[in-house]
Amino acid sequence: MWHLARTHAAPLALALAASALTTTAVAPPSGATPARESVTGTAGAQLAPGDLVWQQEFDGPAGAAPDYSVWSHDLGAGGWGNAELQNYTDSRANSALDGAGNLVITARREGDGYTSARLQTNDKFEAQYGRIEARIQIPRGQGIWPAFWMLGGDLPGVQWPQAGEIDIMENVGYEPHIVHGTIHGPGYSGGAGITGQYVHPQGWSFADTFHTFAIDWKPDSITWLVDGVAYQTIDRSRVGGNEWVFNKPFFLILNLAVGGQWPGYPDGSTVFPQEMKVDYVRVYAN
Ligand SMILES: [Ca+2]
Repeated sequence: MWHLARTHAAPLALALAASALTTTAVAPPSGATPARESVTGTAGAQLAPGDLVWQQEFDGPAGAAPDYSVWSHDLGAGGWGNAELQNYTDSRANSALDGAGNLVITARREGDGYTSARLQTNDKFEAQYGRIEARIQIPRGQGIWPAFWMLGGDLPGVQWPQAGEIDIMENVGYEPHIVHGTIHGPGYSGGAGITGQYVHPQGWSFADTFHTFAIDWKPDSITWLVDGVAYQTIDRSRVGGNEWVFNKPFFLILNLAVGGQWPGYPDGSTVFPQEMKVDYVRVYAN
């Protein structure tokens, strides 16, 4: 069961790195993580964040690119370590503003394959601590796998999983009413990731409308929230004798995968295109 962190004394540190565009991160959100905690909505406390300290609101004309001073594309196919099917592109057919305040990542069936997009902020924006929140309407369908997550900013000099991974929100299409929050690190990666899940309070699909997905991140402790409701805290004690690798800057990732070991693969019921709509990504002090 989740519990609340007891300290509010955590400092907020933000690192804004200004180096060239890179597309080096390759560690995917690792699937097949058995759920160890499950909370159905309304169980948690409402936690109010502090001051807004960074934001991406995705305002702009329809068809525009995301702000490349903040975001970079990860490109290509090859399965991304999880036998995924999509080829990530930088085409506006796969990622663009919609003119209504959202960044839309679109997975398309093209010929025998699929295209989609993965955007990340490595070497452009990194956060350390705070509430990291996105408001997202996820896509739906068998084999569809949207994620909002983070990787350690010391990639690629330090390799995954030593660099650390914080999955703020993952959903696999065969569980439309469930989202997952997970950490991966040395000794607890892949199927051994430390994880929990949140069940929609009415049992509805998270794809039906927008929801907020967040972490409250402090030294030695991370709490996951959906729509402001805390459902899981993982603190340093949970990694046992392994190393806690989350007291350092991480960068952000938004992606929409098609197929993989965890979600399985599209079938005759899966409709394309599928859209992951991101209203905003915000960082608040906590
Ligand atoms: Ca917006």
